[in-house]
Amino acid sequence: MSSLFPALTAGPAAADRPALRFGERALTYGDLAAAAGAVAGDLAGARRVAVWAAPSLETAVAVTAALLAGVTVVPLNPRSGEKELGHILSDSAPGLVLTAPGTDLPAPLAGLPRIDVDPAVRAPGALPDDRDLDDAHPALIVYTSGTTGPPKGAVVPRRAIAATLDALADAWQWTGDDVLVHGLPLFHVHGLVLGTLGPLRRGGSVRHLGRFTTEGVARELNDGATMLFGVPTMYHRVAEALPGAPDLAKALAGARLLVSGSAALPVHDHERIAAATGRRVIERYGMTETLMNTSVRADGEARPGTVGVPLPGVELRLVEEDGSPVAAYDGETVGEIQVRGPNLFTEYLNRPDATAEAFTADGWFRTGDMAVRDPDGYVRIVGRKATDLIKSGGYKIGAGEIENALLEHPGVREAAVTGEPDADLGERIVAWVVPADPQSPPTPEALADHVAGRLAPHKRPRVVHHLDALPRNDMGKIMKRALHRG
Ligand code: MCA
Ligand code: AMP
Repeated sequence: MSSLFPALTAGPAAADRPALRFGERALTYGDLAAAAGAVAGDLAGARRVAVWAAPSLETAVAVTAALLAGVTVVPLNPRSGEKELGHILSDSAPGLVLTAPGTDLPAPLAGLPRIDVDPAVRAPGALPDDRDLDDAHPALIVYTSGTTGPPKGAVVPRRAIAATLDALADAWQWTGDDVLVHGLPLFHVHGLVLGTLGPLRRGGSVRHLGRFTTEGVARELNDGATMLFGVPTMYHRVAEALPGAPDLAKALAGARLLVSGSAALPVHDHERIAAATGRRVIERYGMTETLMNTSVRADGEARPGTVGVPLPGVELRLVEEDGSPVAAYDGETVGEIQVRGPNLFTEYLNRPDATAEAFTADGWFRTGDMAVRDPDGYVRIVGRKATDLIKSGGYKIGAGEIENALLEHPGVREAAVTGEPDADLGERIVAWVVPADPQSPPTPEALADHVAGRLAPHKRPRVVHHLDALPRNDMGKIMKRALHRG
């Protein structure tokens, strides 16, 4: 297969072009090739490594180096709590951890050999040649939540990264002249694959905001950036800020492409942004397991509320409960989305049961997303099969994982977790708790801190209700539908 990053391996041709900028620090393609070459030298003999995926230049250099060296990367959320981190490390068993110099790594990582990635250390000419690597070679293992149990590691092959980024280039007319701005985390597909590897594959550049702010978006788009990627919560915050921020309206109006994904962008936010800027946000639809499946095309009609059409190379169908294809693409008949193509992951690490369940006998991946399709092919997502998956701030969060964490709190006897609509986050996590001692129930803050500390801050409950008992059916199963605001 060809190189994942032709502009990096091309030598002097692109050496002076900007590649990465994080705050005040930036690297050209020449700098990045030399910095990644130095890291790759330290990776000799490694098969799989963890990367402490803070939103930093070091993370981008570490991942680039490992991918070119054929070393599989497990990106870690630097805010992961000990339980989550412990699970990911024991499941993926990385041989090393790569991080920025000076990072204070938590206890579960203490036993791992560590490589400090210093982008200022350069080894010109030492960049490995990745062209001989197999296209099925595992590039990334990205952890993603299911309805129950701890997160599963989706093994993403090189082929999927190349296929998805090239399909997006076609759909979005994305070239090396584009300058992307975003403030997404680097331990998920959106910010890492699309938002970091994407510009590098095109030979263009990315400016990372460090943390998302509407001011940062306005500044960068008014200073030469051409594209913005974000989750709906970010576009919601943009829509909220627009009435009082003429510079933000000007910035968005001048952008080449505004792309939202990871969850549905409400039509109200689409319309507020269009009214204030004259520009339409386009949506694309993907998953950790499939990378990108569909998108509104840059040259297509931006129909709010749809995720566009299948990307080149992606087969997509809607199926009934029994697995038969839906009778009609009439904009009304709902079916589960199944996809097939080079963009798919290969397996869940160490989980042959879950992998087998996820695919049909003829290789279609069951997404669990429910949709209708317009006669002209546009896909409109209408819901999700599993009510126990919550999308909050664009993060997928399994109810079971939070319930298990809550049950480990001494003040909790029983717990159930649901998602409820939230204008900012899309959905917010709600915990329904039967306290061990009804006279002194744990406070909402204590439970939020408990979950944030064990799993991750974005998994913390935002609302806690105390109950005397959870509603159960005759079989003893919790009836989540009977839980609503008390
Ligand atoms: C508050 N905080 C706490 C606690 N309470 N920390 C610990 N314990 C507590 N009890 C902290 C938070 O850590 C954070 O810290 C700050 O308070 C605010 O947190 P929060 O309100 O939760 O979030 P936010 O900062 O307002 O974040 C909104 C966000 C974020 C920026 C939109 O949700 C986000 O980055 N979402 C992106 C998700 C994403 O990339 N998903 C892609 C996966 P501090 O202020 O210090 O940070 S989906 C995917 O990849 C597929 C393929 C796809 O289709 O894209
Ligand atoms: P994740 O597993 O975290 O990668 O999240 C994947 C899920 O995000 C998908 O299965 C969808 O439910 C959801 N998703 C991603 N993009 C969109 C979108 N544009 N509209 C609606 N849902 C989306």
